[in-house]
Amino acid sequence: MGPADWKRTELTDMKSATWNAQTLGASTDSWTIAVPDGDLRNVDVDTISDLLYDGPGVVLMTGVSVLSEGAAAASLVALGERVGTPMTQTLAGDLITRVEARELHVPGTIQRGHRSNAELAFHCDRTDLIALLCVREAQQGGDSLLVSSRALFDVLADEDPAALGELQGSFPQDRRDEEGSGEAPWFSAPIFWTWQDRVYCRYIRKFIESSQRHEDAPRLTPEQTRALDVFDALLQRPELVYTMRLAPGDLQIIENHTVLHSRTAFTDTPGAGGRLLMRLWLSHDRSPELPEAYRPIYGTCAAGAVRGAMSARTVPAR
Ligand SMILES: O=C(O)CCC(=O)C(=O)O
Ligand SMILES: [Fe+2]
Repeated sequence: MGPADWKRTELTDMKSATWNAQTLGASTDSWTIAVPDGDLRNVDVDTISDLLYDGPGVVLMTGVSVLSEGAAAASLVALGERVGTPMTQTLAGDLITRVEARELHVPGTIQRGHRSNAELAFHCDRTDLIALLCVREAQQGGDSLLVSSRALFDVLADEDPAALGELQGSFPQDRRDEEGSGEAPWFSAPIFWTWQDRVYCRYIRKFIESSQRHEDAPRLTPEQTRALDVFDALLQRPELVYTMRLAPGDLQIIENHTVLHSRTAFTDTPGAGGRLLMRLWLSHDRSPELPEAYRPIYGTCAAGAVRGAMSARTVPAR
């Protein structure tokens, strides 16, 4: 089997993540690649980059061999090295993070979401591309939700331009005690921005709210809080949110500046291996320029830079 056997058809009207749930759902074939022989070495990486940067901003590969966790992790990193630059996700330099329920979820406490079985609200990671390879699925739940930032922007422009204007302004964001010495524990940056006629978005509401624990951070205004509520209400609209369940052997790659993602809560089968995704973060030379305001967490905002993850401060690239 070769590239010609892929399920992918031509992209039509999904340029630059302009899709909503219906258009993405109606043309699943156009962003799904059946991986020949389950071997990621058979995947053409230019097709993946085109889908991520000129298409819907999301690509799904199916049938990836995950029989051996070690081999699956190695083949994921190897694909990442062909697509872009794998980035370290921990101070220890790990390239792969296991997303699984390792800790009991304690409501109201600060926990890393990827270690629990709790629902994750819509958010962005700290990287250019996110690759999630499903090794095992949950007994119940654990759906993946996707939304296009362009679709959110367009609906807001239509329905609530005042809220959109607020969201293009500066919001204080918590650095969650990850700042270097001498750096501020918060920074201010916009939620929406445009670059070369495209719309980009970075949103993690809980970090905006927890910025308020720092006395010198600007207070959120009533207009800003209203705009955040309007934005969150859009993230509940079924016509905007595409929902899917990753099955074992499914590999999803998301362009993190144009597509927001979330996950529903899940239950694992008692006694069996629980839901497990392997997460890889990548930089890519086609990534967009980011607002300078994001330098504290991305390290560099230039288009196509190697950045994000834990690279900004401490960990040298491999
Ligand atoms: O569990 C999932 O489906 C997604 C997890 C996630 O968003 C993350 O690890 O950043
Ligand atoms: Fe995430």
